[in-house]
Amino acid sequence: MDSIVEAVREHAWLQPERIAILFEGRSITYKQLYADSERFAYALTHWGLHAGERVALFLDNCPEFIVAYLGTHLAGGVVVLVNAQYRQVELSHIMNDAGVRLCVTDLAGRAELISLAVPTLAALVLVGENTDAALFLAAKNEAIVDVAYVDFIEDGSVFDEDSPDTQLELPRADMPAVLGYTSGTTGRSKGALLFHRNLVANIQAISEAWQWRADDHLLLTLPLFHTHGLMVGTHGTLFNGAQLTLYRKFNAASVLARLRAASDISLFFGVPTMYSRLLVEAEQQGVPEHLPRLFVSGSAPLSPQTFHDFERLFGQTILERYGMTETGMNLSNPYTGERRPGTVGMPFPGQEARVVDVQTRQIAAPGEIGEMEVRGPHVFEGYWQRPEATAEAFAPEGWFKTGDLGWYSEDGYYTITGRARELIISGGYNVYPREVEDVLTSHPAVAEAAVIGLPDADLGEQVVAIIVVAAGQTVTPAALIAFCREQLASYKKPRQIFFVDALPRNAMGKVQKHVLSAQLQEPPVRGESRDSGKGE
Ligand code: MLC
Ligand code: AMP
Repeated sequence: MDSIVEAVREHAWLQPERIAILFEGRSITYKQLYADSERFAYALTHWGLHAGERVALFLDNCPEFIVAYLGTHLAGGVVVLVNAQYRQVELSHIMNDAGVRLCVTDLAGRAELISLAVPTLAALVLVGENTDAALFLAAKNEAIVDVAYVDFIEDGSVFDEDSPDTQLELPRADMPAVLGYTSGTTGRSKGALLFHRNLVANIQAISEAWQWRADDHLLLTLPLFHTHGLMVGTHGTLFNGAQLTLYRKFNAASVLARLRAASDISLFFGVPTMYSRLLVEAEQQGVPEHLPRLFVSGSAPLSPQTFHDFERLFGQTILERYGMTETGMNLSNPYTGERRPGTVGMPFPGQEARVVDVQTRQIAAPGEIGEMEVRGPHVFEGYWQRPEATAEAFAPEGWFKTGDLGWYSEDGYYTITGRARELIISGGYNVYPREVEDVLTSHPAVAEAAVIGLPDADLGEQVVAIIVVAAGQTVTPAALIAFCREQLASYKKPRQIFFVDALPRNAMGKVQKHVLSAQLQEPPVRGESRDSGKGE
């Protein structure tokens, strides 16, 4: 099997009437899913998409996302994943950096894209409001502004009929498949380029480790535009010919209600914030009688407290695993065997991990904290058009430097203790301080800004900004928060703003964020300035 879409084609042959996706009352069989993907691929090729060209998916969860994803692969294209919450700053960077030729989006997305200057972008494909009959509304245009809407399934005048003269070929394992933007230490994220073989190798390893079977049924409430929802949840389902109930978004009460309604869900994957919210909800509503066979947590650290509370209330141990965009999944607690709270387990089958000293790069002994490195067929090819960043990210012999700090025990369990790079993880979403600082300092009233993460009971970490106001200016926290929200995804906005006369700096002039973090977590500082700094 060379690609996920090849697996879908095989399931469409072997079990055509098997339901692949359930979404808001619609059910899509494997046969239909493949047929729709094929149709979309024909449309793309007919329109003029060439192998290796980039197609962005800027869309919330819906089956069309999956059809467009598979169809792009079948047409030989590379999918660019775009968080549906991204706004001008992020969109402009990703679309231009990836040289996106076509973007699949909805009306809200179109409104966001229309004012952007992206010379390569030649067409938008709009996912229709009423998707019962027509899967897509296609809009082709030269300059994006005057868009003519055409229902491509029913009318077909822009994205023409099946074009039987075009031969579709399944993607080869060594073809580029996905660009996932991540790790913007310089304020601008980089595209991690994954080949089909990386995706297949990872999902094979995951399937083996978690005993994913065709009769499994996953309840997926994670967004499809990130690794967790797409490359674990969706790939695993489609690779194994299993079932997916897809939600537009997570809501703890709806998840519990769904589990209570029927006993058919066998898998649930979430970020730690989802588990803590499920706990709160279940304390009030009670725990459903039938539970999935496996609950998996990842994307951010699951606290041992949540692990134990969940075990007490639900009678199940959450399986914690560790991954990232560049690699997919790296480490996992065992399916059978001890799931150890606070740890992320051991490497998946066919993969390797090690810890090296941050300074000397020597391999660390058990118990010593260092940088986590991983190696295996799942590791990405490199950063899109950034050979230097790619070279920096790899140690000799193919070891990928994760930028995460951790240690391993004598019996082989790995624990993540922190990050070597500046990164805030809020509710499973990554926030790079530099990106928020750049927006804040572009405000005329801001002279200097430092953005840090502080502990948060719900989100794990919350984004906080410390501001030096420019001479002669005044500004309120609410105004600065609104300013960030206009330009960046809303989850990146600071939840609190503190005003200071000067930022603490070391002898080299570098802002000492650990000092700020310590000060803000000290009880005396907390009281007044925190409350006054809230902008909502
Ligand atoms: C939403 N908001 C957040 C937020 N999510 N703020 C901070 N951090 C977050 N994670 C804000 C919104 O901007 C909005 O603000 C307000 O909260 C309500 O939005 P919402 O959409 O209703 O939020 P909610 O449903 O509560 O979302 C919480 C959540 C969501 C936990 C369900 O964040 C989520 O789905 N997280 C999962 C992210 C994920 O998939 N990560 C995997 C990355 S892959 P306002 O002001 O606009 O109202 C990866 C690799 C790996 O890391 O190992 O998996
Ligand atoms: P991303 O760059 O969005 O793919 O996010 C990947 C990062 O999420 C990793 O580098 C880790 O810092 C973090 N991460 C993922 N899973 C875990 C976990 N189980 N525990 C702690 N951190 C995690």
